[in-house]
This record gives sequence, C-alpha cells and structure tokens, in this order.
Amino acid sequence: MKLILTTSPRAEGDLERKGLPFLGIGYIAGYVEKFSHHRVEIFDAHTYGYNASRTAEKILEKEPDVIGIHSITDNRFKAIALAKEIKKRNKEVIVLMGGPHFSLTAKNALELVPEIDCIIKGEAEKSIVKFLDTLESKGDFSNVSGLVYRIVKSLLLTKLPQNLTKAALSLNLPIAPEPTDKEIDPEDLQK
Ligand code: B12
Repeated sequence: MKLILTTSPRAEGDLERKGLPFLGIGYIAGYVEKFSHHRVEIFDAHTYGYNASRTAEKILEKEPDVIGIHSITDNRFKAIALAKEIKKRNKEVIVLMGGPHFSLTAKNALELVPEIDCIIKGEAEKSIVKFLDTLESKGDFSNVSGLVYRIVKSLLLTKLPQNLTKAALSLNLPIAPEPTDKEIDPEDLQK
C-alpha cells in the first residue's frame, strides 16, 4: 500500500510553523518505514503554503492508496476541505484523519463529513501499520486499535487507541512515565 501523510493547509491565525518538521506524521512515517513493507511519504501542505485544492492535486499525482491528514482544531475546516477536494477528484483513495482534533471528535466528524472514510484516535504508529495490512489483505478492521469507521450507517470504535508505552518501547525511545495506568477514552471526557 502507498500512504501519503500530510499536514493541513494553514488556517487563518495559526502560528507560523513553516519548515518545522511535524513530529506526529514524522513518527508515523518512521514506524511504517521501519516496521512494514508499505511505502510512505510526507507531504507538508502547511510549509508549501498550498490550499486544499492544490494539495489534493499534488498528492493525487503520487497515486496513493491512503491519504492520512493531520489536523488540530484550528485547521479542522482546512482538513475537511482537503478531504472533500481529494474525494471530488478520486473516490477510490482512502481518506484517513488523525491528530488532536479528530481524535476527540471522531464520531461526530464521521457523522457529518461523508468524505472522511475513517479516523485513528490517539497515537497511530502501530495502528496505521495494522490498518494498511488489513486493507491490503481485505481483513477485519475491528482489530485495528483506535480506528473509527462506518459499517453501513452505524459507527464502530474498535478497541481503545494503541498503548503509548508499548509503542515507545518498540521504537526504543526514552519515555516519561504515564500519568495513570487507567485507559481513558478521550471521547468520554467530552460528555
Ligand atoms: C510542538 C507544538 C507546536 C509547534 C509545532 C512544531 C512542529 N512543526 O511540530 C508550534 C509551536 C509551531 C505549534 C503551533 C501551533 N499549535 Co501546537 N503544539 C505542539 C505540541 C506541544 C507538541 C506536538 C507534537 O509534536 N507532539 C508529539 C507528536 C509525536 O504527537 P502528535 O502530533 O499528537 O502525533 C501523534 C497522534 O496525534 C497521531 N497523529 C498525528 N498525526 C496524524 C495523522 C494521521 C493520519 C493519523 C491517523 C494519526 C496522526 O499519531 C502521532 C504519533 O503517535 C502540542 C501539545 C502536545 N503535547 O502534543 C501542541 C498542540 C498540538 N498545539 C496546539 C495549537 C492550538 C497550536 C496552534 C494553533 C497555536 C496558535 N494559536 O497558533 C499552532 C498551529 C500550527 C499548525 N498549523 O499546526 C494544540 C492543539 C489543540 C487542538 N484541540 O487541536 C496542542 C494540542 C496544544 C494544546 N494542548 O492546546 N505547536
């Protein structure tokens, strides 16, 4: 599978972060490269200063199977605009969202935005590899931790997002202790 990970186009009022590598998609790409056979590239729409339409065009030229869009709350509408521009041009490519905003609003976003195919909540290194493997083998997505997707008209949240400590250990990184050993689904905190 070919995965392109992109930042969202810059939103009005966002702090300029042009040219600063984005750690989240960087970690995911590093993990995919190291621990899978899938191909992955990063496309930094924010740094290039592209709008949603140009970003969609440029990414689709690379013929990906999956486009993963990072988003925070400030640029969520840019991320949604990008998902729409992608689907307008190519209905087959899978649009996967992630990052702080869609981790908190996954159910709502999938209900309101048909162009979003699925969301991985929380940290996604391991989950995304499992997701790509499952897509390739046409397997069962309910085994992908943190994945939220549609089944006909209802939504399914799989198991809780992947475990931070285990993911960090598998990357051989120094990690801070977790604040609690209880797993809390961020969506529960919104209620
Ligand atoms: C560093 C940082 C910055 C730097 C960014 C430098 C850089 N290029 O990386 C600077 C100072 C520029 C910055 C700017 C802003 N930031 Co900032 N920033 C952070 C901070 C402290 C760390 C982000 C980080 O690198 N985390 C580590 C990486 C590894 O984690 P991650 O990004 O979450 O990625 C993981 C998951 O989210 C997921 N994931 C990430 N991307 C994707 C994509 C897909 C497809 C999938 C499936 C999963 C996925 O997997 C990743 C790996 O495990 C966070 C707070 C935090 N503790 O996370 C705030 C934070 C992200 N920033 C925030 C905000 C508000 C902003 C600004 C809007 C501030 C402003 N008013 O301008 C701007 C926006 C700039 C922009 N367009 O992105 C908020 C977002 C809140 C929200 N609800 O969305 C946060 C959460 C802080 C907070 N608690 O309020 N920021």
